[in-house]
Amino acid sequence: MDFQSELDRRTREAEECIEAYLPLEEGFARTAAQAVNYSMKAGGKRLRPVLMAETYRIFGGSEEVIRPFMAAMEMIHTHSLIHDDLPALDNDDYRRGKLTTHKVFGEAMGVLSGDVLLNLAYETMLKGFSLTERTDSVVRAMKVMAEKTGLNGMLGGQTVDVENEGKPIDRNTLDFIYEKKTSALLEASMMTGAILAGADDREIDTICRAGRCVGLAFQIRDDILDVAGDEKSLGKPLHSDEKNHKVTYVSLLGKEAAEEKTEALSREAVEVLLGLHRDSAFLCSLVLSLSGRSR
Ligand code: GRG
Repeated sequence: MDFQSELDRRTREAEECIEAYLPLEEGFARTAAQAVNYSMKAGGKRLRPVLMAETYRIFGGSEEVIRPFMAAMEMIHTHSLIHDDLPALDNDDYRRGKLTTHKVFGEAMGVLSGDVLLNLAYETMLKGFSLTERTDSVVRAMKVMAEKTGLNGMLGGQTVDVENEGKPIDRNTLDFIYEKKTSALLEASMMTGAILAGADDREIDTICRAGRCVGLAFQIRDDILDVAGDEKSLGKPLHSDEKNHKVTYVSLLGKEAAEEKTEALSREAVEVLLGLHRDSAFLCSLVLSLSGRSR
């Protein structure tokens, strides 16, 4: 099977898994469940659960325990997108080719459905305890998911990002923001796969390093697509960074240097992964494909 068909197959598997953990739209609070399902089913790439499942596989994982973690990661990611689009943050009208959650359900429901998703992620991960005998690895994976999402991870990065809007930041500050707001969730996705499969500390460390490079490359590609992508494939308007007065790799180094940096980081991630001496062929192809992605 060629790479794209294989990726499509794994994306469909991730979709099915996510769907299984979504809330029922019933009862007095059903509007929040409807807003959650609207955003979760709006059609993201499902990159994080696909990376998680594949890292789990290369370390020999074969239990159902990975499934709630895949869904939980997509919930955390989607929560961050709903909140990032709110008027208090980026104030965006479109995401994943559809109106943003607050545009459809109102601002209060945008806040609440994001909160519901973040909480639901932990409710979902807890289901992992009944799906494996290695419960210590469930605890360890949940710890990584919590830390990489919080103040020392995604939310910390987003804080520094928001505080520096309109300010001339240097490369170190930008790297800090990208490592936290974007790489942290990619690191957590891959580390969780490795932890649940029983990888040792050295291997988990290696996966974290690979995830960091993948995340940085992914965010720099995001900067490039924001100035030179296609609105239809992206599913959102271009020039969001300019609108929000954000310094990016493109504004700091120029588009060509940003492209070179993305490719170099992707190659570095592949070298790190090859050092594991596992069957990482699909994972390496996926990482390399991201530096030329159009959505
Ligand atoms: C809690 C108020 C509050 C806000 C949180 C943390 C946060 C806001 C936002 C996260 C920051 C963020 C949006 C980082 C960008 C990461 C990124 C490039 C996301 C897009 O990921 P894709 O391309 O999206 O994988 P799809 O739609 O394909 O899932």
